[in-house]
Amino acid sequence: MKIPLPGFALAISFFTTAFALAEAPGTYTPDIKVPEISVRQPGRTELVDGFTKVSFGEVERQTSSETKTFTIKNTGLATLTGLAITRAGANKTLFTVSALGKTSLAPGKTTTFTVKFKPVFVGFKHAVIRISSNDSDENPFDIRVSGVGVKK
Ligand SMILES: [Ca+2]
Repeated sequence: MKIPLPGFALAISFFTTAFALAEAPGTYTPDIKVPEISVRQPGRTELVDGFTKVSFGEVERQTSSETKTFTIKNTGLATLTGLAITRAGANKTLFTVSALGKTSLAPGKTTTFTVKFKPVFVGFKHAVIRISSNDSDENPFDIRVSGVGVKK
């Protein structure tokens, strides 16, 4: 195609390029708003899903440990929904989990829950606290918990 005027060609080229940059799929990261779960204990760094271990230490059997508080925060840009907590593992019943304050969090909002360990027998016990939600890559979010039952 023959372009009659250099200025016109430049303008066409500019608009074509701008259009391509705005529309071409896969050439840029789209601004999709997603929820993002973040879990931490007061005064501590963020927990890593499935990796961070939380120990209740030595606890006399038939006695409740100290209560540990966990805060869930939605650090994403969409609502974090479907929050629920379950326990997994052979010793899961030794770890008591409180109800969640909220099951849905708007961006920036938080809710908390607590966990206690009460060993029946002596020995090392562990379980997984499992937080389900609509987070895209940490569902469920697993917290590895443990404690050691000792004699009174
Ligand atoms: Ca995530």
